[in-house]
Amino acid sequence: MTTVLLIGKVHPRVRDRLAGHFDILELPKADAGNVTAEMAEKVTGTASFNAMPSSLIDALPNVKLIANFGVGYDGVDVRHAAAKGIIVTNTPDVLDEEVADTTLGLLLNTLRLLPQAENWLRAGRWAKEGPFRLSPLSLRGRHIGMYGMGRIGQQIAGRLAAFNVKISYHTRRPNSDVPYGYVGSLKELAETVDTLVCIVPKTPETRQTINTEILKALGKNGVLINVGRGWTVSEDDLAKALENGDIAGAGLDVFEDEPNVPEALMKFDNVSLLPHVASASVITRNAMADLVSDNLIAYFEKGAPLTPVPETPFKK
Ligand code: NAP
Ligand code: 8YV
Repeated sequence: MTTVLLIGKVHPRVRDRLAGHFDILELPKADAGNVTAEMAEKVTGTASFNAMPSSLIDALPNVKLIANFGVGYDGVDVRHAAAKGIIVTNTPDVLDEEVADTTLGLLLNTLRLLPQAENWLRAGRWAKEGPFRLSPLSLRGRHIGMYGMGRIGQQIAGRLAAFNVKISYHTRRPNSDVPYGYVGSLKELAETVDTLVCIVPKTPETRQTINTEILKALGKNGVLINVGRGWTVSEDDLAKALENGDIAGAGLDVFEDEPNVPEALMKFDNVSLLPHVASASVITRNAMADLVSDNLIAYFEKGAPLTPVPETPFKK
């Protein structure tokens, strides 16, 4: 029987679903040092939570499929997997709408100070002190620049269009399927718009691309929203831009060193911070868990995975 290794804190639905199909072994942390001789010999598939370093891949010499929980798979050494002929799968599509919904919520929270307004009410300040202050910022009249226009970016843009705002985007290549204006560089996008929404993957090319230069280009009325990866934003530069009033606000769901959030970002009232919850509803996490399981079942029982990543295309 095929043996699948569950690595880290795996969604309980994955464990339950796979138990009916495979022998299951568990590794509490993605640490090659804890791989047993039994795991090294028997494991041919893994289910993991965006953590699969080359050392762990090497410690499992018979592994054929790495099923990642999450559409982003930056924690999997995918080049190493590809070089060894191992397929990596992720969980695209099933979380697009949830992440897009959350992005709109984060954007509105940032602009309209809705969490602060609710805190005002809950603290009894409405009754004692009167109405909450007017928000200096609004979505009205904004021009949104999407940095990333993939599966999730398109869902975010579709929702924004319904809010009657202008939308432009930057990606490496223009996408002829979308009706928004393409801008050839991130700098030019930041100069053109007043609100930047980041939904690009963590890759060597996207490292700290949101920096002082881009934030200054976004301008004093500028708002930055990041739901992609913390890696894309220089948090030091962002804190400085907020301190200096170079931009007007920011909303972040993701951070460079999660779950640690820089103290420097905590003090700003014009910053909305979420603990990486964009896909974190029961319904969407269940769908992601099912896709992890379905990839393993499809590969080992039917011969082909459902959603291999582009770096490890499946060839029969
Ligand atoms: P996707 O469909 O692959 O889209 C990625 C987009 O980024 C594409 O438009 C791509 O266009 C663009 N892009 C990639 N590299 C770029 C670069 N160097 N410069 C400019 N644009 C670049 O991915 P997705 O499913 O939308 O997911 C995007 C990312 O969101 C994931 O990788 C993950 O890190 C993050 N995410 C976060 C959460 C959360 O909970 N906060 C949830 C889900 C996903 P080109 O290829 O044309 O450049
Ligand atoms: C998850 C995400 O929280 O899918 C992604 O890339 O960032 C989120 O949906 C995370 O991946 C769980 O590992």
